[in-house]
Amino acid sequence: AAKLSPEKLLCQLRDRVNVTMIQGWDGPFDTSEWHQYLPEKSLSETVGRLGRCAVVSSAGSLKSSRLGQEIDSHDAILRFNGAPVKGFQEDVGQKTTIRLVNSQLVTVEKQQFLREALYNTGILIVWDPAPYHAEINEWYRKPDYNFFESYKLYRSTHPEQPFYILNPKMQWQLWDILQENSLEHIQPNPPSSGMLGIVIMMTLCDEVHVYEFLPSKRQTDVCHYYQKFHDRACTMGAYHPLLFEKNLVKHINQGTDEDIYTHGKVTLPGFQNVRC
Ligand code: NCC
Repeated sequence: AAKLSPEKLLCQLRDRVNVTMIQGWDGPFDTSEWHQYLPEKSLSETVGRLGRCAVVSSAGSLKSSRLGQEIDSHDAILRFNGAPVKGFQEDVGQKTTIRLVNSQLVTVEKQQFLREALYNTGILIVWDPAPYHAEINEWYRKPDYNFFESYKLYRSTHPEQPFYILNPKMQWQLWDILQENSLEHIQPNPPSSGMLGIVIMMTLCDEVHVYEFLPSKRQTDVCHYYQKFHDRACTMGAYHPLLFEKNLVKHINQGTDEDIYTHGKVTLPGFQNVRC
């Protein structure tokens, strides 16, 4: 398993990872009931063409980073799960364009998800781990977390807020590329929200800056910038193949090592700007 050059790897990501949202014509969603719930416009129609984008990981190393202004200078900003901005603007900025949430949050933390104002800003995207290369029908019958009822409830109470379901095909297309470019066997679990969010933004934006996915000099065992909880697995991975994701992102980084060390910052091209 020889590693591809950064250029070839970018081409593989561009050509083999199909970033789409579930739409009304996708198998089990092709019902009049689902048509009431799924957004009419595609994600790219909703966001338009984006220039400079930021992906903000939830890592504890964002604490005291004072990266807020720099992050807010982007045209669009993606955040994850329950990561707050209120009270943390200095370090993580205050704008949210897209929030990518996992199906566990939407299901297990349903009450908070339906109630907390933090979810009402920007565009929501939910994803759920699917069986390896499963068809949409199989996944629909057996999602990892059955978030569909919660999704419908949220859509009914916030009909104006765009809320998409990520097509689960993407996770394993991306996982295959991670595996092919690693020397070791990777656990057969889908990539983290962080890695999925990075690739989503590469499809929508001209340029993507990722903050504290590759840890800076502020690297810490504190899991999140917004909690006191300690666990090394948050940065290195346990369920998700985080270490392999981070190696891959390091390999395609177009910024400097200095940027990683001081800002935890990686620079990636949008797929429109990748020549194969
Ligand atoms: O922690 P989580 O991730 O919400 O973080 C979002 C993304 O930020 C990157 N990250 C986070 C912490 C850290 N120290 N280093 C990092 O690089 C990762 O890329 C991560 O994906 C998830 O991926 O969805 C995850 O979600 C949580 C949890 O479900 C949600 O926060 C909702 O409460 C998972 N934690 C648990 O299940 C306990 C986590 O494993 C993965």
